[in-house]
Amino acid sequence: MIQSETFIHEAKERGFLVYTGVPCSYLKPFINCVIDAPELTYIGAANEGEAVAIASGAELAGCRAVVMFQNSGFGNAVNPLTSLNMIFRIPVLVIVTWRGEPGGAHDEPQHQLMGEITPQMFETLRIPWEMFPRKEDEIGPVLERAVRHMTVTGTPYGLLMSKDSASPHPLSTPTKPRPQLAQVPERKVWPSHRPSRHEVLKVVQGASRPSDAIIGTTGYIGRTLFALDDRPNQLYLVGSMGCASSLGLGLATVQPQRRVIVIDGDGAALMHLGALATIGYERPSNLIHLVLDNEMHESTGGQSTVSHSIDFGAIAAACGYSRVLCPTSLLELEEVLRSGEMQLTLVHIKLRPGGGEDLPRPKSSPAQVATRFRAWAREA
Ligand SMILES: Cc1ncc(C[n+]2csc(CCOP(=O)(O)OP(=O)(O)O)c2C)c(N)n1
Repeated sequence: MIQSETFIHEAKERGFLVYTGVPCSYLKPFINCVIDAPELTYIGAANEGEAVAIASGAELAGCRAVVMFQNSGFGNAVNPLTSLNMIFRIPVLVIVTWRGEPGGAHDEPQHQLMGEITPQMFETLRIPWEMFPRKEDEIGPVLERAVRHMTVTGTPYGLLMSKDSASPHPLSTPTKPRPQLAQVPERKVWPSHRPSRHEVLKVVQGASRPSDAIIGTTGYIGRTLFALDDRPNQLYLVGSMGCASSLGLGLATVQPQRRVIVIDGDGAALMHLGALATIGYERPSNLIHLVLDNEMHESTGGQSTVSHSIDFGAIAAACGYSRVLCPTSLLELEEVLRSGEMQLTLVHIKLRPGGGEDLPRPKSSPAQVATRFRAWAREA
């Protein structure tokens, strides 16, 4: 059994300052110690995939990050691990607890199958792994191997944590109080016709500052950004649907002086609605979250989403976003982006579909796009 403080200290020496994840009873002492450590940032995620994306945003911004979760949540993390970290080459340290460990302590039936296949999960994902250290003198060498792999390959490294790996640590940090909720604007209709994705993104590119980071979700949104003007401050997510805002949260947390503009589709935002709750709780004042809502999955053929029957603004306000805006003209959107006001904002824009058919795809590979973005984010 190790002291969590020792691991955290050794990891901090190697640049790991951001931790995110979903708790597990095996992780309890470790996670509590992280939460109580004033020199570290801990972001509790609603979902394991979201945690992977938050850690990835932190890494792009220049800070090594750790993701922690129970192996039951491995499935939730597979999408960003495969379509974000592995192809964009974003290395994060993944600590997974081993519930249902064969030959280990008796465990509940729901952990049996996942317990048996957890090592294969890492292997199938091509993420090298080893056991989480159980002795203090193993911590340094384990972290050295992890850092070496992450640095050389640009991909994640796994640590599998057995029961009772870390000594107990009672939690003393309280949760943040419930914030004053934002006003939900009245839902107005665009006076003439709704704008196109192309028109809105042109305004975003024109009114944003060169120092703003722009994260575009998968599908036509990222491709339109690229087609309009390919810029180093833009990250086009070609996978990890629904993870753009979580990645933006990680980035905004590590670089609080930089404005981060996330551009989501309604389908993508709906896929990870829990992300809004995490963002609303964390309340980064430098994050602007645009939801371009055409009421459909246009990139895959125009199938309806359920966005016409929900209110994104009301959801964001209830989650704790400081400001919710529903502009009804491109000028209004431009003013929002040109103003220097810093508060966590959701901008909900109803779009008219169209204009996706002949969109080019980014010419560079995802790894090249990420390398360029990382270099820009760490220098600009
Ligand atoms: C996890 C996952 N499921 C499904 C897809 C396929 N897919 C790619 S883009 C897309 C639609 C995205 O819809 P939305 O976010 O509303 O954006 P739009 O296409 O309307 O611009 C879908 C379903 C995917 N890439 N990843």
